[in-house]
Amino acid sequence: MLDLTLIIPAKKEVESLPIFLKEIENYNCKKIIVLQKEDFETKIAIEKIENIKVIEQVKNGYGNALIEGINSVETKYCCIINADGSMNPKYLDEMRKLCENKDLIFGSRYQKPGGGSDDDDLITVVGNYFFTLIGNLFFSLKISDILYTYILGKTLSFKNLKLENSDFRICVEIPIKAKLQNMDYSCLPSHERERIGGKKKVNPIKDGLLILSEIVKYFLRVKK
Ligand SMILES: Nc1nc2c(ncn2[C@@H]2O[C@H](COP(=O)(O)OP(=O)(O)OP(=O)(O)O)[C@@H](O)[C@H]2O)c(=O)[nH]1
Ligand SMILES: [Mg+2]
Repeated sequence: MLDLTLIIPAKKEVESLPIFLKEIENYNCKKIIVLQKEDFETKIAIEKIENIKVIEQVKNGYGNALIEGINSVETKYCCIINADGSMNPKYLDEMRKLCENKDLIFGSRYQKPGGGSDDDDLITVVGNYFFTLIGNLFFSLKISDILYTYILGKTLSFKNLKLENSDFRICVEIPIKAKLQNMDYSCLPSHERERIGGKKKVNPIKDGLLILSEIVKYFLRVKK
């Protein structure tokens, strides 16, 4: 997996990130951690870990962390994988192989057999189902999990998306733009684990509304 770079967005992940990095220490790929300049605690927690590259994001937000991460990748493939340990790295090998003939591979918690989540609560199950449904209805995405954002792809394909969202809206921007650009993608069932520790950064109401506005924005644009 020398041609793969993991892009690991991390915001105040002192409890999770060192444990997750330990888990993937023998994965033979590049690892870029994208964090905030002022996140000294996380930086200190990982300063002794070898074979990782840490970049400080210039602009704030989860979306900017991904955009800046993607822009610093130098390998043919890259994969967005969270710092909280919820995305199981055991799928990377298969995602990487599947991606040889594709632009992007989306990890899916809701595709059977194999998909599942130990991290969902009622709100996130309903939200994920709803957003996936309208994404499929509005854009015929044909994906089974629009919000997971455990995505491995060709770096060039990610760059061609010309991503713009600074926040969690980027989660839907990726699959919608991939579809609008006629990219070739598919899903792979993936079992989500609980986050290792620390607090979640997503606010289901605020971020849910932002994501909805993003889906509607593209829908209105396409209808014009
Ligand atoms: N660099 C960076 N990372 C971020 C930012 N916001 C969130 N993250 C990271 O993005 C990933 C996703 O955020 P989470 O809080 O796990 O969101 P979630 O998976 O919906 O919430 P849980 O289900 O509780 O894990 C985590 O690794 C966060 O640390 C940000 O502004 N900057
Ligand atoms: Mg998480």
